[in-house]
This record gives sequence, structure tokens and C-alpha cells, in this order.
Amino acid sequence: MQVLTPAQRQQFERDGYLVVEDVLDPTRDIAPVMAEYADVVDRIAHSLYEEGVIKSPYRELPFEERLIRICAESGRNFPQHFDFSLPQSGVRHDTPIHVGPAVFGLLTNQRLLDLVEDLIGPEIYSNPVQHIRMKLPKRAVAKGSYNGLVSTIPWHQDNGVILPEADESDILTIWMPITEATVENGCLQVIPGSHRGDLVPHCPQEKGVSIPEKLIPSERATPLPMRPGSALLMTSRTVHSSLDNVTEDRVRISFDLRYQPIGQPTGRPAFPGFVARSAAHPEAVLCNPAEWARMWYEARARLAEQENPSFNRWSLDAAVCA
Ligand SMILES: O=C(O)CCC(=O)C(=O)O
Ligand SMILES: [Fe+2]
Repeated sequence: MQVLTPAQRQQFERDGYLVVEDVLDPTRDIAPVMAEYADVVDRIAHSLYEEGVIKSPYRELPFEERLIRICAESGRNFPQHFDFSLPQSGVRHDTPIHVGPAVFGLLTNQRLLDLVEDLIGPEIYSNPVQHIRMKLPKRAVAKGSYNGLVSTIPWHQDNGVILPEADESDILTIWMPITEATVENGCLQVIPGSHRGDLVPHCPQEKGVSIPEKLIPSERATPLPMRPGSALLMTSRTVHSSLDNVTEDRVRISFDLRYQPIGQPTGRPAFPGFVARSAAHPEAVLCNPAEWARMWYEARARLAEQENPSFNRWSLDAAVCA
């Protein structure tokens, strides 16, 4: 199905990114997911309240306000409770993960897959490098530990944070805001045209693996404020980062999903992907959200029993990291 206009396709090829408006409908497609997250935050709030760490479960507060309140008051953050992937290290049997049916519904949303098909063809695999990020205002960020699911993300290429096995995979990143993404609350920014070169050297740093600032033509940095329902498409070589959330009372909530042609390496083989659409083998398409959840629980149990694999290929000793 053709979703993109020739001009949009050209823009994606030229710039390495494209914002497509109104791919998802906030009421039909996003509200069910937020309903699941409302239950997650409710459970966290009640458990903190029972522990005596917060004064009230703040049942009456709307989602963003409630999350900020319980994080600021407890001095803790809960990124992994909402996420539908596992951390890159330290996976335990009880590592939180939220693999609910509404999230699976979003991953397999047919309008989203029409868009993906337009760029990578009808054999579509859901790459397991996927996150929900709830970027908090500074006052709600727990002191002393950095987590990229709640904070700003430094410059990188998505190709740089997965294994070399996927360097030639045609991985498409789809980044979608769930709340309005603004310059103030930490929207994404890209370097247009940066996807045309090779993989740029990255350095393992406190805020994760990132490209040293001296290699970034920052005068070309283009912030991308976006509305909920819109989708930012990026290639795996597009250089991007995200801004700080400098608001007092807003959470920038976003999904980042990845899709690729079936059969190519994902770059994180310890995590489970699935066939999201296939014209050649429709019987291989995963339709059952419970089965998807089961695959993640199984991966968690397996990883909890062994030393976790490293997805990092970069060394701090490289000259460029000095
Ligand atoms: O959401 C963010 O702040 C960063 C997201 C990102 O790097 C990605 O989606 O690849
Ligand atoms: Fe990224």
C-alpha cells in the first residue's frame, strides 16, 4: 500500500528522517495504551504508599502529574516498570517489564505497518529494540543514576547501540510522541543528511554509548516538535539526540519502535522479535498478545540465569574518545 507521497519518500531518502503527521489516532490508538500505563502507575503509587515512602497514592491526579509527584516525593524512578524491552544488563527474574495487550496492539497497528511496508516492503519483522520513554522534569529525576528512559539522550546513531551483526540490516526507527513533544519538554533533534555516511565512532559514556560532541555538526541540529499521533521515521544511521525536559510539570512520553525485513539480524539476538506482517507467509504473523508477552518473560528468565550479553562494540580507549 502506498502511504507516502513521492515528495515524502524523497525527503526521507535525502534527509534520513521524515515526520509523518496523524499516523495514529490519539483516541482510538493511543488511549488504550495510556489506560494500561495508568494501571501500572497506580500499582507503583500504592506500593510506595504502603511502604510509607509517599504521603498519598495520589489517585486523583492525572497521569503526568501523578508520575512526577510520586517520583519527586520518593526520590525514585520506575522506567523499567513501563518499558516493553529488558535492560542491557542486570536482568533478574523479577525485573519489571510491561508487555500488555494494548502495547502489542500498537506494535501491530495496521496503519503503522502500512507506513512501514511502504519503506521496507511487505515482509516485516518487529525488532525487539523498543521502548516507552517517560522523560521527567529535572526535579523528578532520581539523583545519582542516569537512565535514558527518563532523561535526555546524547547524540548517537541507532546502529551504534546494537551489535555489528545488524550493520547491514535495514532497520527503520519509528519514534512517536504520546504527549505533545516540544523543545521545552525534550523533543528529538536530528542532523539532516547524516545517514549517508558510515557508522560514526561512538564512546561508552555515563549517559550510554554516544558520539563525541566534537564530531557533531551542531549548527545543523534540527529540533522536531511533534504532536501525539505523528511519527518520526529515521534510518539506523541518522544521527539524533533528545533535548532536556526543562519544564516543571510535563512528562514527554514517547514510543520508539523498530521494524526491518524478515530474516535480517536484529542486533540484539538475546531479545525476542516477531513477524508483524508477511505477504509470503501470512501464517507466520504473530497475532496473540499473550504469546508475545510469554516470549519476553522467557527471555527474562533465560537472561536472569546467565551473564548478560553486551551490546556494546565501542572502547573508551579509542583515540576519538580522549
Ligand atoms: O526518546 C528519546 O529521547 C530518544 C529516542 C531515541 O534515541 C530513539 O528512539 O532512537
Ligand atoms: Fe536512538
